[in-house]
Amino acid sequence: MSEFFPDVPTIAFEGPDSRNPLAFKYYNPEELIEGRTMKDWLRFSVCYWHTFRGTGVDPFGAPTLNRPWDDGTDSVDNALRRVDVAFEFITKLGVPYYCFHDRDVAPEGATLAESHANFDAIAAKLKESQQATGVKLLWGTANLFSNPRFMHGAATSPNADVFAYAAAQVKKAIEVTHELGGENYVFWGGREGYMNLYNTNMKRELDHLAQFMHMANDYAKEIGFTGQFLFEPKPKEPTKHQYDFDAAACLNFIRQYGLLDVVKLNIETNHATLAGHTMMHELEYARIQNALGSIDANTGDLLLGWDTDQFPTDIYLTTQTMLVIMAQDGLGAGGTNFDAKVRRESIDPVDLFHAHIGGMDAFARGLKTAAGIRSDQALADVVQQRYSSFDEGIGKRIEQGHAGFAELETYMMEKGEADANQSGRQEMLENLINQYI
Ligand code: XLS
Ligand code: NI
Ligand code: NI
Repeated sequence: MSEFFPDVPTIAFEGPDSRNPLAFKYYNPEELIEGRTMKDWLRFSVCYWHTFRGTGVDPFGAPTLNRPWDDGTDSVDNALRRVDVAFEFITKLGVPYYCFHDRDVAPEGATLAESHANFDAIAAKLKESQQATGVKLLWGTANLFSNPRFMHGAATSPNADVFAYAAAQVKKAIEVTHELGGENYVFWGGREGYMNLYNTNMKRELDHLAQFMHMANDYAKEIGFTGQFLFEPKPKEPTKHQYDFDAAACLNFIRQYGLLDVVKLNIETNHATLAGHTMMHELEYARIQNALGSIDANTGDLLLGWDTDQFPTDIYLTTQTMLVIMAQDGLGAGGTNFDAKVRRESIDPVDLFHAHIGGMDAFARGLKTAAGIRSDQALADVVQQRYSSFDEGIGKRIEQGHAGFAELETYMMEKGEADANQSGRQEMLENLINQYI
């Protein structure tokens, strides 16, 4: 299996002293962290769209990336060859999972029937390749945003036929995800949002989106697909406002429409920052509501205002991410999907390896750093102490729901003034994190 990346060996763990750029310095899949292997904590996934369909095209310029295996056509043959490329890449990298949109793996046909047939043909090869390599499908999804029919949205389009088309496409994508043993199914609202409220009935659009997700859930049950449904927040781009703005907006939607038992969130770093949040904020907000399902690991450029989808290399970011994930004992059926692309100047196939190796090592370091902080209870003790006034006395009565306004007034009248505040110790804690890093 060395057809497409002949100069790249299987990537091995060589440790932090290695100077081999094609080796892991920190990601050691079988190393145990809190009794679980790194591989199981991180559950890495390679995304098909950026990695095997990215061309380097941007709004200002043509494709730049050298992909010698790609003949530039949207044929089934080309798509079949790409499957071999993908599985050679994923296997050499030692990543256990991959993810795709229907249209990443198979070309869209002239009719829906033709698109379904193309998808089936590629899915058969994906299945064989999964069986031959042991690589598994983390999640499938449908591309409901590239084709011009989706210009006004898919499930939120004002055109009922477009809603129906999207439903047909998602039905098929769930079937294929099921057939390939996919562990999750993702909804990212490509164009589910609006450009302008003058022409938008927001209530009807949101109602339709909820109906769509209920239909997806009904159908999944019908065919016995038990994978986790995931909703992926993103505030803007391509629309001015996406309905799945951030974790809070998604959870409000999910709760409002009775989808809490059905859907969790797939949190992406660059989407968090576009919403004006940190990744840690989004993760924590989802976690405390039992809705953190999976992550799209990437990073944005804080000086650019769009979804640059860069590979994550910042150890603070990965440490914060892993602190939250470890606080909920892992991602369950979810994983760490590199929804990230190499820069259009990184033109060689080998750059795909450098990018993923860097991301995997950054996450391995984040995992180890977070485990260190946890084992010393470094943050936990401080947080515990900070709220200790609620562990007894009046605080305990408040938390237990025993005290009301009248009792609290009497209490404060007698006491006269609140107890003195304690320092937040932010700088000390920032120093402490640096010590573990
Ligand atoms: C785009 C999204 C997309 C989803 C899958 O910004 O991140 O790639 O992850 O549709
Ligand atoms: Ni994503
Ligand atoms: Ni993104």
